[in-house]
Amino acid sequence: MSTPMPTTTRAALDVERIRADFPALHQEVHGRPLVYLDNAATTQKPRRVIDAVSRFYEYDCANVHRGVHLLSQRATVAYERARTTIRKFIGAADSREIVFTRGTTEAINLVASSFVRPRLEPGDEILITGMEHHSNIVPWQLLCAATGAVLKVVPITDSGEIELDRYEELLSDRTRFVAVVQVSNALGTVNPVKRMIEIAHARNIPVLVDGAQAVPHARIDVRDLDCDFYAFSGHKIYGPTGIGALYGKREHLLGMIPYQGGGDMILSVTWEKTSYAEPPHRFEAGTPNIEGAIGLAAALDYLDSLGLDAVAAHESELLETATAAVLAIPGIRLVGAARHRAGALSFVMKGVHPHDIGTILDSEGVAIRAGHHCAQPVMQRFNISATVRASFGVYNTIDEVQRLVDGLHKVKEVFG
Ligand code: C6P
Repeated sequence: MSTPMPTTTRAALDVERIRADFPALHQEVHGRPLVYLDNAATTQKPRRVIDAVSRFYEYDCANVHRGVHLLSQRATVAYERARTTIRKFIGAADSREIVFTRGTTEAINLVASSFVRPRLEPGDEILITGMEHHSNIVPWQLLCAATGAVLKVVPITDSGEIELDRYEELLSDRTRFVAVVQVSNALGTVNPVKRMIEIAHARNIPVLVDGAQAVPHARIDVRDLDCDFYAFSGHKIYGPTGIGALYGKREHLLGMIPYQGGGDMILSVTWEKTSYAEPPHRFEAGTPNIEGAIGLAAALDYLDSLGLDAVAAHESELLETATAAVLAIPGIRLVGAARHRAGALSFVMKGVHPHDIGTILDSEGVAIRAGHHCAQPVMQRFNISATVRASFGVYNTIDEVQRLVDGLHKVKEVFG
């Protein structure tokens, strides 16, 4: 039997009204009303975002920073206004500290190429943690292969927390950079990034925070964190795919070499010499994802209008309720039981492959992710190949948690 669950959440959010804003939620899959619990992979989009993108195409569609005509001016204003919205949303001081990227992956690669690479000598070290997404592993491995630098990894405990003592020990006089995930996509662990940044800064080591799974669930203030760089993706925070942002301290961005060459990132070009635009445009070569930036700003405005504290309270109640209910099912084991978790619940069921669980849940209308979650070293750490991950968004309900639990009971029936 499943654990009795409350029928409503405590938080001051009108979730039914919020659900009405998301057209994709109101459909059936395999004859059952959709329960979308794959928000860590990507979120559904509210009408406001869809409308903002459509409006751009219907009325303002033009290239930015290039045209004297009205449509181009309107597109430029909307694109640069989106930058300001992002600045405010993450608490940055200056819009010139916000670089539009394709997402978290590109933001990290940009920092690796333009900030870290020129600072590396053979034998220098880059420190990451044992719970990074591949996006915060592979760019550093590529960099180490190209420069002779060494990648060091902070181990994690059995409950999926960072070993903070080992972190301090691993910071050496050869450490040139730290890159750390704020919320693990595979475990849901919330890392003490503010403390980690303080510790690194005491040794003059700059820090990048991968905020892909953090921004949707909590108010982020990059100035309070004092991080040097902060990366996130639009599509995980109710915005479009193919757009994200890199925050970088102005003094760092000013000293960085371009990431890619092309239009819009230059001041002047002759056969002999090119001089580059100031940041952030220096890092935005080519026609950008204009509608993506506009859609992302609409998403952030939408989330702000709901109140991030209420959103966070609602989601943590969903996570707590789901954790208790799923753990009450015999044979289920949590992967990652950190004291502070956000967004996602990862687990395995004895004798059943996560992909089979995913398939049965799908037939019940419940969308979760089963796999390694692009965090294979995390799976290796726990000696498993995959987990089932249910991840929550602002529009999820306790009834949907119940549908997940019912689906898991069905899995148990099928597999005996
Ligand atoms: N995680 C997941 O299902 P992109 O693909 O660039 O938008 O985000 C990459 C990324 C970086 N860091 C973390 C912590 C992430 O979770 C992700 C994306 C998705 O968990 C897709 S693999």
